[in-house]
Amino acid sequence: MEKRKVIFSGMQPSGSLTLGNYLGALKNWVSLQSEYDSYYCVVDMHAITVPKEPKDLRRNTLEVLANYIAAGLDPEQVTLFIQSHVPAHAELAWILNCFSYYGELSRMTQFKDKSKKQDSNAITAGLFTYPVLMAADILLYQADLVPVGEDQRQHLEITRDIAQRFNNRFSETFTVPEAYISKDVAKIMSLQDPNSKMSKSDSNENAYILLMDKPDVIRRKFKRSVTDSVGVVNYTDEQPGIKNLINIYSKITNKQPEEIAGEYQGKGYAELKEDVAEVVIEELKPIQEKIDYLLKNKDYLEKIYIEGAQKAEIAAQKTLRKVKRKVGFISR
Ligand code: ATP
Ligand code: LTN
Repeated sequence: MEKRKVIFSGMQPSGSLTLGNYLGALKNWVSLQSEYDSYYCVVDMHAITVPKEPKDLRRNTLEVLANYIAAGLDPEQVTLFIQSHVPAHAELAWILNCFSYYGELSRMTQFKDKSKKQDSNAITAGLFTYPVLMAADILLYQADLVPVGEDQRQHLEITRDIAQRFNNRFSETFTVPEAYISKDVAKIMSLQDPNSKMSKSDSNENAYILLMDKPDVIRRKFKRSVTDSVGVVNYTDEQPGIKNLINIYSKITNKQPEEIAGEYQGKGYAELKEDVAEVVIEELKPIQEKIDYLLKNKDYLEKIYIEGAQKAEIAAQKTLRKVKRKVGFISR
């Protein structure tokens, strides 16, 4: 039998997951799960690259895992695990740090954006080398494809560069992965600033919809979403707030954005906001019921992440042993 292609991806437990994470990535993962050998990780080690309260990290890590399963990832089909449970990630990251350059890391836009938000004395080395840990995550599993949102393209490029550099310096060691960025996946924007992406670590909670938000919260957040003063519903870059609402509507209903804009001719923004809120509420209803159930059944979640780490560990160790041998470490 031909070997199935390998997929690896992850999300940070930097908060609970947003509608952006779901529509931009998670929904895609679910549709790919039966065709590939898939590893989906909760990247808690990435989440501590910026300040994080331990109790929040613990809670968010379990929530993200529950969100994965509730959105449709099937633990029988895919390997679900927590990054810090597989120490090979940290070990490979160190080795790869020694094959990554200060110059290339300095060019990462996510680093530039995130470090702007920190006090300049509080920018950690971890935030700087974040992409190297991400490269380690991916390369450990010899992943062929990495499904992510557009914002991660640059991190995938550096992962490929590091893999090729290592392969050239030694010999074929890593599969050079491809980013899998689905064309129809719109970037979901902040409801408060439609020019920046919806992010779970936004300090303004009106900026995002969480998968776990209750219906009245969802209605309120859409109602308050920032639009413009044009007053006519058009699907255009000139009206980014309206465009974002239409994108959300379109991703959920599979209707074309232009068709949706057409349906709202002669109607006000309030009506569009209310309708978008309702389709989001409907879409999230079964997911929320499952999340509630899972978070009340921590033993089940524990079983999933323990078994997941055991499976991941085997694949990861295979690569790590090879890497250690190639760089010249003596095995014990
Ligand atoms: P943070 O804002 O805390 O850095 P995040 O919300 O961007 O985090 P990540 O864990 O970094 O979430 O990303 C998980 C996945 O979700 C990535 O593949 C990313 O591209 C995708 N993603 C995140 N936000 C959006 C969004 N607003 N629209 C589409 N895809 C998104
Ligand atoms: N940086 C990623 C999260 C992440 C990731 C990965 C994604 C960490 N390691 C490995 C894909 C593969 C993000 O989405 N912000």
